[in-house]
Amino acid sequence: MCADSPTKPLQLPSLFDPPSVALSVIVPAYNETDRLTPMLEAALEHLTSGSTRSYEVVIVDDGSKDATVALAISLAQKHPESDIRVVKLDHNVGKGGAVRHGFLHSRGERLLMVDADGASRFQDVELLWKAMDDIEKDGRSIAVGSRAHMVNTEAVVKRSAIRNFLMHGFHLVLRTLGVGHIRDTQCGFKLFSRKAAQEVFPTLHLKTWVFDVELLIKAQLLDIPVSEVPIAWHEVAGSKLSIVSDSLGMFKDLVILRLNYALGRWQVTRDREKRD
Ligand SMILES: Nc1nc2c(ncn2[C@@H]2O[C@H](COP(=O)(O)OP(=O)(O)O)[C@@H](O)[C@H]2O)c(=O)[nH]1
Ligand SMILES: *[C@@H]1O[C@H](CO)[C@@H](O)[C@H](O)[C@H]1NC(C)=O
Repeated sequence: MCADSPTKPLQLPSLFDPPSVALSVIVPAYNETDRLTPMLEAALEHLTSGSTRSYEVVIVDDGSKDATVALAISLAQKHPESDIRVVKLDHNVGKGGAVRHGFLHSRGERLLMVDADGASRFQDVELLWKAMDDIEKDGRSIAVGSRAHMVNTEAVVKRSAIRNFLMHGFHLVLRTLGVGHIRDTQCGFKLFSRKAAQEVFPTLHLKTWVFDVELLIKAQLLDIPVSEVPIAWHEVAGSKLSIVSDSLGMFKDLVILRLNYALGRWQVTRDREKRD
C-alpha cells in the first residue's frame, strides 16, 4: 500500500531486481501503536535532513491485532515527501519472518533492519554505513549494531539479573555455533549490502527471534565480511518478549539451528530458488 491510494495494493518489488534507491529501511511491527510514531519520526528526521541519499521505508506489519496498519498508513500519508510503504502480513509469523518478507521486497542498494521501538538512535546508521564501506568486497558486506560496549553500563545493569543471566547462556551456545566472535547477535539494527541480503535472506529458515543468529551463521559460512559497530541504545518500555517462554523458545531454535546445519539439512548456497 502507498500513501496516495492507501487502499490500492502495489505490486511488490523483488530483492533480485536492480536497486532503485540507496537505502531501504525495513521496520517489522507487531502491535506497535504506542512505539511506532516516535521511532518513525526520528528516522524520517535523519533521512530527510541528516542525509541526502534516496530512501524508502518499508513497514512490515506482522499480523498485528491492534491498529498498527492504520497508524502506519496515516504516518505514510502525513509524510508524502517520504517513500513509506506498508506491507501487511495476514498472520503473525514472528520477527524473523516479517524482516525476511521486508527484505525480499525492498529496493535499496543497502538495506537496514530496525526495530519499531526506537531503542537505537537512528543517526547511527551512518556508523554502520561507514563500517560497511571499509569492509565491503565484491559488493558484499554486513554491519551489525552492537550494544556489547554497554554491558557494564547502567542501561544494562538495570536490566533484571535473569535477563543478564540468559544473555550469558545464549552467548555460550553461540560459541558452539561458530558465531561467538559477534558479541551482540540480537541487536535489531543491522545493515546489509543488497548482494549480501540476496545471499542470506531467501534461504532463511527461522521465523522467530533466533533468525539473527541464522543470518550471521550464513554470513560466516559464505565469507561475507561482517563488522560489529557499537551504537547508542536505550531500553524502551513495551518489549513484548516474555523472558521465560521466549528464552525457552530461543534455546529450542538454537538447538534446531545447530542440528540442521550439523546434519547438512540446511545448507548455505547462493541459490536463488527459495523466493517468496
Ligand atoms: N514481540 C514481537 N515482536 C515482533 C513480532 N514480529 C515483529 N516484531 C517486531 O520486532 C521488534 C522487536 O520486538 P520487541 O518486542 O521490541 O523486542 P525487544 O525490543 O528485543 O525487547 C519490534 O519492532 C516488533 O514490533 C512478533 O511476532 N512478536
Ligand atoms: C497484541 O494485541 C492483542 C490485542 O490488543 C493482544 O491480545 C495480544 O496479546 C498482543 N500481543 C502481544 C505479544 O503483545
